[in-house]
Amino acid sequence: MTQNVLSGSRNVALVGAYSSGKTTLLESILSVTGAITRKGTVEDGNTLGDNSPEAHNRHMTVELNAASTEYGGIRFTFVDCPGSVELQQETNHALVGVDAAIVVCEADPNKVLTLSPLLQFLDTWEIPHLVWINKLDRANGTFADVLAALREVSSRPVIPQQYPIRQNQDLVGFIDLVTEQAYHYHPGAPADPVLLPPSLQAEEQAARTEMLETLADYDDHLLEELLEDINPPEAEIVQDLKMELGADLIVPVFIGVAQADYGVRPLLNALVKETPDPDTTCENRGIPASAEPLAQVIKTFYTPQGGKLSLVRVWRGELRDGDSLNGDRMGGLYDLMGAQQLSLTKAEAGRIVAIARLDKAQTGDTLTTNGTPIALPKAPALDPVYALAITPENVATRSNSAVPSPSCWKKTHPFSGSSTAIPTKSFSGGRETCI
Ligand SMILES: Nc1nc2c(ncn2[C@@H]2O[C@H](COP(=O)(O)OP(=O)(O)OP(=O)(O)O)[C@@H](O)[C@H]2O)c(=O)[nH]1
Ligand SMILES: [Mg+2]
Repeated sequence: MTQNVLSGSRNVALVGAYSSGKTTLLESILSVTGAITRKGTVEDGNTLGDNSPEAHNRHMTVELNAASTEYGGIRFTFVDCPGSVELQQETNHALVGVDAAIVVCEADPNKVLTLSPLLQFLDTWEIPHLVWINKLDRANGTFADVLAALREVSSRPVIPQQYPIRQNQDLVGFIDLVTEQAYHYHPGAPADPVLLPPSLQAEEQAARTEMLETLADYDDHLLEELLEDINPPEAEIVQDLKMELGADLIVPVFIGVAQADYGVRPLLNALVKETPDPDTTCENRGIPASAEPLAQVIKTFYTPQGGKLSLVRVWRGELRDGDSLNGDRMGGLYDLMGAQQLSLTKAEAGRIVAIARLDKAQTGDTLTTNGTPIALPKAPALDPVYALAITPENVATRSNSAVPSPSCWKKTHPFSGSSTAIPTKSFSGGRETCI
């Protein structure tokens, strides 16, 4: 990791459908930015995220992964969320604590529909989000097909910020629609600037016009320029992208191949220039500025060695190791790099950090140091996707009291750490319970 002086921080969630490439993208980001020296793969089970035996066995993310790195003078904390629909609650809790989200989407229009509940959640909470179309090395459909499918499921305008360059069906580069500069990808190295292919000029112009006209819907000055055929300066376009993404008015689209690190640096450049900083996120959420520390639990881990670990977003103020939060003295303050816990003495506003042994804290809870209760909004509990009918084993247990109570399941259910309680519904006069 570089030792540059940092000018800010961002917390970014990686979300999207199951197996779209989120954990691979995190690994690529950490590798490209120098936070890890050896890049692993999901197949080999040696990525920084997905390090539990269960994740290895299933080749999928079963609990979120958090890791930090530096790029462009910004400290980034990425929160790689599980894509499986059964784990959506975990993703929603995490999204509450970030400044922006990257929606990772496979280059397959048939799979885009599954993004609908996620996009609805992002828009309800007005969480700035962009789309990264991944796996363009084996696309099933054209870029235009995927864009059209995204427009079907997004309530916000979806606008391309890049355009793919293909040679014999292979993705070889992209055109940056802001600067109109074309690039060719190179394995293990930044993309090279190249001349814009003449065969793509008409498509590039159409995509850029689409981007500018959507931006102009929220900027009268830009609209006037477009009406007078004035080519807007780069700085003005970037400023509009930042303002409109930050207010969740638009969804910019980027492309790449996470496995080969293609498109990862341009994506990071856009995060640096266009995503809102932690202070802006606080303002957007209506959290009044104050030096009084305020944090919120976005995930609860139960680690084999260390026990309970609460991942928290520090909304304001500064947390110090040993502080008491909601009456519990913290048993350690850490930065997470996957399973690795790096000790911290303090964590300032805008950070996402892990805190050990906050016995009472549950996911979604708001934490303060002075004990004054404040309740920030938390992700509502989703309806269960799994129904379990419990029947008594014998006559002796055939009474309502034989049905395990929610508190019993709370102790035994493998995913209970993320919920404040297991929601239950009774059927058939209380003999069947849906958990
Ligand atoms: N061809 C190709 N395969 C990819 C790419 N990115 C990821 N994959 C593969 O897609 C599969 C799923 O990748 P993951 O990174 O685990 O996807 P995920 O979105 O994190 O999955 P969940 O967290 O379980 O939802 C793995 O086999 C990856 O190697 C890519 O750019 N191109
Ligand atoms: Mg994953």
